[in-house]
Amino acid sequence: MSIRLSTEVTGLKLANPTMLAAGILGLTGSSLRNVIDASAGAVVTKSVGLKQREGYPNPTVVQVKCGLINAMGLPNPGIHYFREEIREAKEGGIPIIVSVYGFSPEEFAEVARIAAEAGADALELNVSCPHVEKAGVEIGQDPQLVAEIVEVVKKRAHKPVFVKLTSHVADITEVAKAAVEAGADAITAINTVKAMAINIETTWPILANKIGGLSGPAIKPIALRCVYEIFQEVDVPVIGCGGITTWRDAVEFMLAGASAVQIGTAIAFKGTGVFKSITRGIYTYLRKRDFRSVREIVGLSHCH
Ligand code: RRO
Repeated sequence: MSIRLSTEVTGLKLANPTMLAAGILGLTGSSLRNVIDASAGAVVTKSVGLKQREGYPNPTVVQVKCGLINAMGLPNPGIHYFREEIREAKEGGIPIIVSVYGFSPEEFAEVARIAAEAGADALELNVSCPHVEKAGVEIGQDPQLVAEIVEVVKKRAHKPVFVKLTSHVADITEVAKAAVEAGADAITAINTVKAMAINIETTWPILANKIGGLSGPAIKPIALRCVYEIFQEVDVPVIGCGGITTWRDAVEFMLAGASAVQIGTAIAFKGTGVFKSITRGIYTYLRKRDFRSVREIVGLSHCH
């Protein structure tokens, strides 16, 4: 019996259900090509805006017990320059999803339009960065503003639109529903979770920005709960993101309702080989339980 690892998400054809998460190895065409060569099913770029941004001063990343806390501050070269990186990544032959941020709906729409023209196969709207004022969680905590952004992006860019949500809300399904009603084609859950670390010798916060976003195994149960809740409320694919490190984590997210999973922090700890090891593990899991495709297990935990 043959087992299908390939899947389709919002019309994008993925050879397997793993994706590179935004924020890691996504700033250049050549680093994206490395991830593509490591067998990711799709890649999401670093978030890109209208203008170049330097980001915060160092230190921008600190390792804690179960993950990393980052406060990069949206460093990126701006979409005009980034077009060349998109073109280079496209040569890898798999779907390229460009992560877009903005300080207004108009900015989101303009960046999305240029990214689509440069060859982006889909757009992921980052409305959830935990520590950049007016371009992150403040947007993602306002369902109406999220809907407004999705609407203008859909009008301008004509590509599938993923919306990446924050867990920093009372009810994540309210934001997911607003995004989908406005035309979102998929929901990515979740971005990093607000956190900090303090050096007890110097008595100072470690990150230059003081507050950052926690990623890695520490946030996996939070992300899993968000995927589970969103899956029950919307009819579009949900993409799981947050602490996925092993094939077991990936399967857990699929059972919760994820059509695909994004991998970020695990690359920092284990290297790009995680794409293959996770994909292999999913395959063995399906085979041992007589499933024929990835799709058969998406949302299966809701049947109980
Ligand atoms: O660049 C960052 O500091 C950053 C972003 Br845009 C984001 O969405 N999430 C995160 O943890 N860091």
